[in-house]
Amino acid sequence: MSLLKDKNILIMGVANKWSIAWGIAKKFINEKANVIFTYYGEKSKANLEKFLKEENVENPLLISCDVTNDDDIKRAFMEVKEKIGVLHGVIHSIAFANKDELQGYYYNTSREGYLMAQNISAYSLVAVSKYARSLMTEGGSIVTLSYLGAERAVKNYNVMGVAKAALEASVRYLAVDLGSENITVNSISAGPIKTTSAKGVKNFSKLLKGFEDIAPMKRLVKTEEVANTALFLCSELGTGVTGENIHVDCGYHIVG
Ligand code: 0WD
Repeated sequence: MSLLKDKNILIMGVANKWSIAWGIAKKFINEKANVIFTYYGEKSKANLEKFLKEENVENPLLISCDVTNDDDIKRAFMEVKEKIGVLHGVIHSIAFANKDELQGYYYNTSREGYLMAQNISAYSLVAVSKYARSLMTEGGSIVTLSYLGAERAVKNYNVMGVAKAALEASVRYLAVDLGSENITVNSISAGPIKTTSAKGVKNFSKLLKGFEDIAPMKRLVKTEEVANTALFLCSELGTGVTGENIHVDCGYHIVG
């Protein structure tokens, strides 16, 4: 069964092969989605070209997009509209904070660092949703990635935890705005996965170890498991779910 046949899905946030967005992309390609990508920077573009070739995806649509720039977002969605027309899903897998603010005391967060984390990691979902909805004329699903640091004070996660709290609140407000248009908006709160972004959090390896010890399932979550939940949300199986934050973390949040 191909769960995403005839669905046009935009994936934002593939940087390299460890990116959660790439795990989701592979799953979606396998489920016969027509996957479109935005990328940030030439290195990410080159990686995407290489990976898609390996997956035998012909003539993929790759569009550059810096989510801190409204004109760039608008241009990217214009291009999606011109080349594809209708969108059925968006995966927002984007976050950034200064490495030196992902450690130590949260009270040392600079105004600039705080605003940047909010801008890239939380506001971007709002801006993206505005343009995505105009192309989701057949209904759709918007999915973003969050982390437990939104709900709890996780050591060193600091400014990113506050940005994720704003992201999760945005999911609820956007779900209300877009529900009557048959567009669902949800977040997946993933357990820690070794990626480039995650390695920016001080003592991330220690966090991974503690996670395995405490999580009910006594292991780390796999990127593929996060991708499976994204698949559920973007397919016909998830149509009644909106405004939700689904933990895909081997149960860590119930005990950790
Ligand atoms: O443990 C983890 N890895 C978890 C990640 C646990 C729970 C949640 N998440 C979240 C992250 O916070 C993020 O929202 O998952 C999402 C994806 O993160 P990832 O896959 O862990 O990290 P990565 O592969 O680095 O992808 C994030 C990407 C950027 O990568 P780089 O490495 O270049 O910073 O976000 C993109 C970029 O591709 N990005 C931007 N895209 C557009 N405009 C921008 C920007 N201004 N800045 C960063």
